[in-house]
Amino acid sequence: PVNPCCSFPCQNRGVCFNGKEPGSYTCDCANLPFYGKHCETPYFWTRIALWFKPSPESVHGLLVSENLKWLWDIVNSVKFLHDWAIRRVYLSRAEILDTPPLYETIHDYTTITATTNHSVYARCLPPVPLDCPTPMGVKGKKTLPDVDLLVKTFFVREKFRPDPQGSSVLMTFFAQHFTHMFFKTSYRANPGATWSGHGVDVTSIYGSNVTDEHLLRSFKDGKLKMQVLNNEEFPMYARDARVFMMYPPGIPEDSRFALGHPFFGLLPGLFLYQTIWMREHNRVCDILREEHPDWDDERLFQTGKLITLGETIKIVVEDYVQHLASYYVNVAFKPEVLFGYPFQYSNKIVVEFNHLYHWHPLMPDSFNISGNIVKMKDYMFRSDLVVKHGTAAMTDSLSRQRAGHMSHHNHGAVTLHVLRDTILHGRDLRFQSFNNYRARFNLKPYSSFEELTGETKMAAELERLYGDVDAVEMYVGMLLEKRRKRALFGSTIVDMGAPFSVKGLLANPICSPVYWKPSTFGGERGFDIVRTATLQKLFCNNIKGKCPLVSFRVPE
Ligand code: MNH
Repeated sequence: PVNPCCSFPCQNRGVCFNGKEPGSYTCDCANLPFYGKHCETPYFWTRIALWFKPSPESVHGLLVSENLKWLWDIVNSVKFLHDWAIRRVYLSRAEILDTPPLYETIHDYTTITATTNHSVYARCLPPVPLDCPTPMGVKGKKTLPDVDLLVKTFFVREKFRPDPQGSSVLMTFFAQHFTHMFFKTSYRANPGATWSGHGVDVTSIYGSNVTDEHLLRSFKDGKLKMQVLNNEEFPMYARDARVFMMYPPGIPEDSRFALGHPFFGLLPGLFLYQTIWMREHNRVCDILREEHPDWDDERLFQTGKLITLGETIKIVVEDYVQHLASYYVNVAFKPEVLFGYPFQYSNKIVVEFNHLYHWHPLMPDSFNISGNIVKMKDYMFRSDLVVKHGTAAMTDSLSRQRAGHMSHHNHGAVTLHVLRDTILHGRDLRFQSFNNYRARFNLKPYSSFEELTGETKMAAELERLYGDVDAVEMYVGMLLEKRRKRALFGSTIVDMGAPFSVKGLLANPICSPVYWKPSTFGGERGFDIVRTATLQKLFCNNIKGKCPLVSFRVPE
């Protein structure tokens, strides 16, 4: 008989468990607010709560409704209301995830490795069992569509389509620089292996290990080692600070810098963030030294790092997440609202989160630097462009240029191979279907291809290739899914991404009641730097002369 777990019978996070007799199974509903053969029946109070609980779609509608702006203005300005709203956002997002994680990328079932082995990603749903009739369990065809056919049919960019939310490319490089501190796949091993530190650890600035960190430090006054080029401070050349970097052969010395991540030489936008954050660290060290003339280099360095870490989270929540969500409620960074509530300060990076963060359609085909058009292929590995044009002009230009729409038919030529790999890695990892992931995140699975794409042409192609809407692959579904009105993403990317994002940010050790206090950050002045950090200040405090436009949204 067919393995009954292949049809994923257990609902509401119940665990499918094979019985002694072939073909038998149970759903383990222990400790869930549901019971029944398939964990389908809510207990009485759960039923009442569910009855009042609005769907993710309606919650989103309320948060972005122009007609309710007056209400959100009140919530934003009344402290206890705002704290309540923010706490609800944090808790409701985080409780969707398993903490500690149940699954990892080696085994098909719960292991302790999921929590303890840091060189594998956790995973949110277990893989499709190996003995199932189809790659998605029981639904769909015996084989998945040819990957090159998928790329050609749905993803190759014909004409650049900009993000309707108006995101700037300054935003996309922030996303890439920030997330690469924890999305670190050991591709040579396998797509489930990682060298991540599993959280926001600012290794993107300071290097991934102590050896590299030492090479980036000056060992004086806590500061990082920098050099002056073209009247501005920049990271050291790779030949002068021999951290592990990956440059293709033939890149000239004046474009080869020593950075926090081996790939950050790839794009000038990443080099810009690296430069600005290093300057910020050194600026913070000067302030700390004023407050503590007796502190040695090590203490200044370590405390400076805690401050830039705090600033990172503050800016991610209040500038970056606020921009992406475009909610009328102020998405604020207030770790203290969770004190005394059930919330665990531990985090593990989940492989599905990594996949959903493959936002390559955001990349344009060329860049405008103060009126000069530079094609993508002439932009890659050209850190020297930032030195030449200066950080001010670079920041200003990136703030004015629009990012691409994260959607179908919008992958530029240089990222098509990444897309292809992402789809293949998802198959290697035996990801469950797009619809199963929707169900896992309390979203209604799509009942037809038309409902999924919101149109008919791609829907028909998809149907021909997959046969069943329940057999569409996770990443493919996320990109082809219809977009909400004027939105960068569809509902699955948002409602799946937000829990991982909120959890990863708020479960950071510095957000816990034992860390979140002035002494951790070198006193009130350091704590204030964290609590008042903004994207604008990050750039303007570290660029000489007139402050450029610094914005995640392009001007009208
Ligand atoms: Mn990108 C991984 C190229 C922009 C997010 N990206 C990779 C890989 C390559 C790559 C190559 C490795 C994949 C593989 O070997 O299978 N990325 C690019 C290029 C550009 C780019 C050429 C721009 C041009 N990437 C971006 C942007 C984001 C992004 C913008 C937005 C957040 N990329 C990712 C993520 C990974 C990745 C996430 C996975 C990293 C990892 O797990 O190690």
